Amino acid sequence: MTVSLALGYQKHPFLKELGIQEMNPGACAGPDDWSDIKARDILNVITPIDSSVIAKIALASEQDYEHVINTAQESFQTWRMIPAPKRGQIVREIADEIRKMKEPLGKLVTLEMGKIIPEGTGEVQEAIDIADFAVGLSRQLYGLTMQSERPSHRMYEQWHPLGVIGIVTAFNFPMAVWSWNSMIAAVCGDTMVWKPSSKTPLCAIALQHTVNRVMKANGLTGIFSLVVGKGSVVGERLINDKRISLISATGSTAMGMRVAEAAAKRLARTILELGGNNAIIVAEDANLDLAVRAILFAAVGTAGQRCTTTRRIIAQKKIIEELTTRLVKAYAQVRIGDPLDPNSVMGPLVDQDAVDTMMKALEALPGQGAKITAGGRKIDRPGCYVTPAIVRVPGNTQLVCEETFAPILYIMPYETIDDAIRLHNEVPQGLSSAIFTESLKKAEKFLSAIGSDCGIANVNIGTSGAEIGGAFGGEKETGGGREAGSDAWKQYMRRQTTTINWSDQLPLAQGIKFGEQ
Ligand code: UN1
Repeated sequence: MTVSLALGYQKHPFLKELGIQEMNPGACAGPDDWSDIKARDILNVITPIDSSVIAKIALASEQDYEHVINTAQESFQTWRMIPAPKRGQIVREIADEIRKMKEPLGKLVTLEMGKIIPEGTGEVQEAIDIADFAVGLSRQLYGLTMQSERPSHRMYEQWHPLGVIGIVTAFNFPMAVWSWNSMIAAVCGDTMVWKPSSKTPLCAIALQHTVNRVMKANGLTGIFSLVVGKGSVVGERLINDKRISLISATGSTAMGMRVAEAAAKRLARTILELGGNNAIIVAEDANLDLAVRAILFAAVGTAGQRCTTTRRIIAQKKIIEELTTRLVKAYAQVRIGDPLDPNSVMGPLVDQDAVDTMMKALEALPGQGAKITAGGRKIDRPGCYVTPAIVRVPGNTQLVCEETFAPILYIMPYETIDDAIRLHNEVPQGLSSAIFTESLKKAEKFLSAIGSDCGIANVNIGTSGAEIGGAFGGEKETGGGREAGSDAWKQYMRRQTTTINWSDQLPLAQGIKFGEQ
């Protein structure tokens, strides 16, 4: 199964460097095992930069899927018995290989989904960072020991590999989120099957090639697999497949609910990283210079297409006018254009559908007491370009409560910090949050049990751009999952509680005497 590479090949020579050749597989199970092309559905890969077709991908069939899962299962039998620090060495080599390819990989992210180059390479850096983190982790993966109530007994817990893991990723972080999951799961001893977004298959193919070089050099196959295919063919199979122990899925809340339902039916594990509706509270005592810069990056960065994008500003009445004026001014200076051009600060949205969704949301606003204060227009040029919008709203109207995956920033007023926290928590999602204040009391209240209800809560930092060292994810309709750092690794392993009796007696727990005089 292959892609026949179209127009982009001559125009973007780095594609060749990444192994995206004229004939490329759409699914694979190992280094020399890319499926061959024969009568398969074809997917056009379109760059949002100018809406041209840059490649054609032959999509995976049901048979390809079966082949990949079987190989992943077989490979698990050997991979799980390789000592974790040795698995870590291989992940270290993968990190080195990605490091070498950082620039072309970053450019490919830009080409395929439209984020600017510094963000594209930043994303590759995030993939490298988590791999480095996983290498250290491979010498840890600690369990606890407990005090047994029985004499001469030892009790402890140990962590074992889980099995084959399904990783479903979204277009907006087409490399980093795969890396969060697969680098950690790899040191944990699992094997991985990746279903990337159909909007970013080239990013997945390029990363798979990068990993394959390392695996081939180590004589390994089937640890990391890729299946590029339709949701109806591959996605549905993956979430319903009894052979998959854990599904880690990133995307919309609607998609996550489908995954959760299918996984629950077979009692499989899930890690869900779904919609956000992230807000920043700006208090009257905030450092506004800092706040404006942070809001600009968090709301306009990645053209408003991060899960962590700031979608709401909850500003104290005394400073809301000044803050809005400064933001409108800052927005006017955002250079929108070809994301491959180093002068651009904002690239296009991912596709025409995303542009239409944004326009529809803005058209629906009047009548909800909203006023578009800046931007919110399509730009008349090839590609999917818009101007980011600022919208004044009275509170959390129905539209504000929905996540529109586009650069629309709602600004609403508040009176007291308790009002602000109530407004903050009123939406169904709970991913990331922030407060800008110089007041210790306000900051601490925001971080307390009666404060932000999100998985991430920041002070004097925007909502996006989290480091990999922390656990990443959120509550409520965000799905409850945690990925990346801290102890997120535990979800990729199974815990075993073990008790060893090294005495000649058989004392029972809870002091039970059974059949004794
Ligand atoms: C996502 O949008 O799905 O915190 C991930 C951030 C990035 C990851 C975002 N480190 O914005």
